[in-house]
Amino acid sequence: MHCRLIGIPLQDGASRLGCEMGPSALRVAGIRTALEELGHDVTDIGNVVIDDVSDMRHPNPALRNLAQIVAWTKLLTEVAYRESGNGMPIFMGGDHALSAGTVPGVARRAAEQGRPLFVLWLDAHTDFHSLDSTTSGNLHGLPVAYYTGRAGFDGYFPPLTHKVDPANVCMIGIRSVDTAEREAIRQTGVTVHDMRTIDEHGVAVLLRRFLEQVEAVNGLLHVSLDVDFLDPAIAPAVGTTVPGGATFREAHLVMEMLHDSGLVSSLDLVELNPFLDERGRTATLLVDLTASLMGRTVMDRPTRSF
Ligand code: EXY
Ligand code: MN
Ligand code: MN
Ligand code: MN
Repeated sequence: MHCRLIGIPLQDGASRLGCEMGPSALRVAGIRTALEELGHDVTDIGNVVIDDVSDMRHPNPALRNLAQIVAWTKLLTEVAYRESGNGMPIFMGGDHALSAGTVPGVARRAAEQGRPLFVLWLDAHTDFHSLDSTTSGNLHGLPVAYYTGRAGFDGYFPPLTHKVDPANVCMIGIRSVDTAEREAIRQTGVTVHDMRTIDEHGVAVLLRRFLEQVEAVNGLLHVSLDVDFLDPAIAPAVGTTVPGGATFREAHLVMEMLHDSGLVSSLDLVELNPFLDERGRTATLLVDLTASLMGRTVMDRPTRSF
């Protein structure tokens, strides 16, 4: 496979500084070599950055860096559309606000290929606030609401030409949902598997069900991996830690099954804050998880797990 590495040094959507160093940490941790060792051909296009932005006003006084995030969204929608035509894009964040651009960009590409886009959202959070409902004002808490077409973005964010059907979004790992998000997401068709559901059924059962749905309609699958999906004990380098996250093996199993499915067409690696890391262990774990997604196995397997 031809992988396209795209660095996105975006930190304006998070409350803590540091995610802008995420792409560098992933490079230092050896993401390129890990992919090449698996036989993939890799192009690192470097980092993309926005130009200066002018001010933008909104009635919600809590909003932080709205003009910057709008500019990133426009830029990344274009970059994601372009790069998804050149191979498999791996978007190296950067905070999760970047998905407000990457997902609509790859959705446009999927639509042109006549295939529905599905999104697997691996996160502690649902990221389903609108511009009006967020009280923290941190715009990394909004991307899913935007790309699924929730009301309240008009006049600020770019008009969505290719929204993702909420019924095509599956969230796994959820354990922190604000009240306003809970009400809103309940009214959509988004599938939300919280950590209790994983405890009760096991992650493989939940993921297999979703992958069968994608395969049944010849869909393309975008995976968005937020570091806080993982338990903070194994992945400390994130500003929004929530206890009780995915274990090392649960996370690798998800990636291994995704590889076996052959359905994944693009990937976000987000919320890595190297300033909070311990000797690079979180960056290294993200690289290892990416390797599992791209075909690294311990032993050859006679049959696929999905
Ligand atoms: N729901 C909280 C808020 O809106 O501030 C926390 C959002 C955290 C978002 C991180 C990226 O997943
Ligand atoms: Mn997130
Ligand atoms: Mn999160
Ligand atoms: Mn492969």
